[in-house]
Amino acid sequence: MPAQPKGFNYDESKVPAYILPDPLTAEDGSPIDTVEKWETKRRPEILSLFETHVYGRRPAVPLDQKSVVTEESSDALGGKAHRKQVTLLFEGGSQPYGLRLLIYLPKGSSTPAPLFLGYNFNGNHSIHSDRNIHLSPSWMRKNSNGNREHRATSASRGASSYRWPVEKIIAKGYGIATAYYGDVEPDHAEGWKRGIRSFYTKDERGDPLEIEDWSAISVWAWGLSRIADYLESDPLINASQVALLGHSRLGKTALWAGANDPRFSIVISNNSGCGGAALSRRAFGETVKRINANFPHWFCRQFSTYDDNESALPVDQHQLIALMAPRPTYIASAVEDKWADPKGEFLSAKNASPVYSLYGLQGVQASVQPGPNTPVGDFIGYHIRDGKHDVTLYDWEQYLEFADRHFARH
Ligand code: GTR
Repeated sequence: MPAQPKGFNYDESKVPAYILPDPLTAEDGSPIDTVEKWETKRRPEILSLFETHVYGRRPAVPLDQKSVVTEESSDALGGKAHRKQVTLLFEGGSQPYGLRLLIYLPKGSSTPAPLFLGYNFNGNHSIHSDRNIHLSPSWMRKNSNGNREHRATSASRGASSYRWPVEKIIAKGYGIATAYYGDVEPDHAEGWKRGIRSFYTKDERGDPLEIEDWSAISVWAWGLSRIADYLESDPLINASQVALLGHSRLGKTALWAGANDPRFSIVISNNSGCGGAALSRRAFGETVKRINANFPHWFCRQFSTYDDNESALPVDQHQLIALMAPRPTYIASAVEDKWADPKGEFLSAKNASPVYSLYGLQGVQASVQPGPNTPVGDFIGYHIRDGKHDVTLYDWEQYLEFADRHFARH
């Protein structure tokens, strides 16, 4: 797909006039001026609006979740890391279902490691050339990067390693955990038939849950919470310092996971765009209509009623970011990633900031979008870097710095 598909608006002067829904005015019109009112009234309202209109609901927690360590070595990456491969088995459905987790932890630390967690696009073996990583047996979306007939081959080992500076992360004292999002549900319109969505017919409240009541993004986000369950059980990991990161569609997923699960103590959205950090009402680059047409499985059925009708949405994406408060969150854009609407991503971060102010914290103070490679913000970080839609070393350097600051590791 070209970076800027034709037939969409990339002209700032053609952005429609819009009014954003106010995170600090309740649905009944009353002002939200205390943390207590935010947490007990407005936050649950906004979360429920996103659930109903955008991402859909979530299923009951599985009846039984087991973790099986399938491989472990305390002499990984030339002796610098401890590697663990763990399969999470969910037994609440008609048959056990496995999600494979790869973890590297810094060696020689006397305390449990803080950790970055992120889904990968091409299987765990794609993030590093370490040949001990199990080759994913799962269905792969693309037949590129060493995948053939939608399966990984050994040629795909390390294919995405430039996006995962594992050694640098370890050297800074962080662990890294990753899983292939397609283990939870294959990323195509019929993927639910082979994924977790086919197993669970009830939501968290025990009410019936149809396939269209939730969505691929919602089930991927749910999978991240199940990984958080595991991280809490592993004594080598500091589960109170987990920074969740996602790129693009997985950035949308990370934000929705962070909104639902406070155990993600930092949430990072890298180039997440439409349905992620970008304001839907701007209809700049990718639009609600286009994303629903191209990816009908990503959002719940109700979201498509806002095709060409964004102003009728009862929420916009700044309110999703506000759901992270008071946890630190980071929104990143790229100059050439116009499809994802970098300015709309910045404005979301900016317009989420009043909720952080309720807590006495600063979100993004800058009133205009900063220039390239100039990070801004305190509890909401933001940067736009040079280059295209991707995860680069520059992005990681900012996330490591942000985590150091908020986890008080300076
Ligand atoms: C694009 C989609 C974007 C973004 C991206 C990705 O095709 O239009 O919303 O999610 O895919 O995830 O790589």
